[in-house]
Amino acid sequence: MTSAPVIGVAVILVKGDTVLLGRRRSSIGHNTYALPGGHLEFGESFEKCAAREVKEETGLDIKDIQYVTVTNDVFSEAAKPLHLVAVYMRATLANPDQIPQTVEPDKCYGWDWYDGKNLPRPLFRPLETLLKGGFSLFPLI
Ligand code: IPR
Ligand code: MG
Repeated sequence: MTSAPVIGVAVILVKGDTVLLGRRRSSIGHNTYALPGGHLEFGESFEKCAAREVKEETGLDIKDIQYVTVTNDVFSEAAKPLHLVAVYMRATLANPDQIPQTVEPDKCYGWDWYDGKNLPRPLFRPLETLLKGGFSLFPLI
């Protein structure tokens, strides 16, 4: 039995030449490096979802949140197959001195800033799809 596609919002949070990524603990994409983000809630705007998910997962406050693009992936091999439409939002830190916290240690091993020219691998599938599609995180326009 299949379930309906779900919508996630992923946040491209850039600081200088680095981007914020965390290694996933969740079963979907376990051990892969992903942007902060999560499921869109009923009635929520993409901007509100981006700010909420980043706060819930990293404790960071963000600003200048703007829509970027979208990816479409199916995790058909998963025990519970998932069709994920990921909406990408770019943002900046509300205060550049903030340090990301691992607020949800059951979902993420930890957050860090990674050099955009030397991203850690493996990447979470939707992020891999984004980059394979020719999207460049740097410079982010
Ligand atoms: P939650 O809502 O648990 O953060 O979900 P997720 O991190 O598995 O959602 C993935 C959505 C992508 C686009 C970050
Ligand atoms: Mg998440």
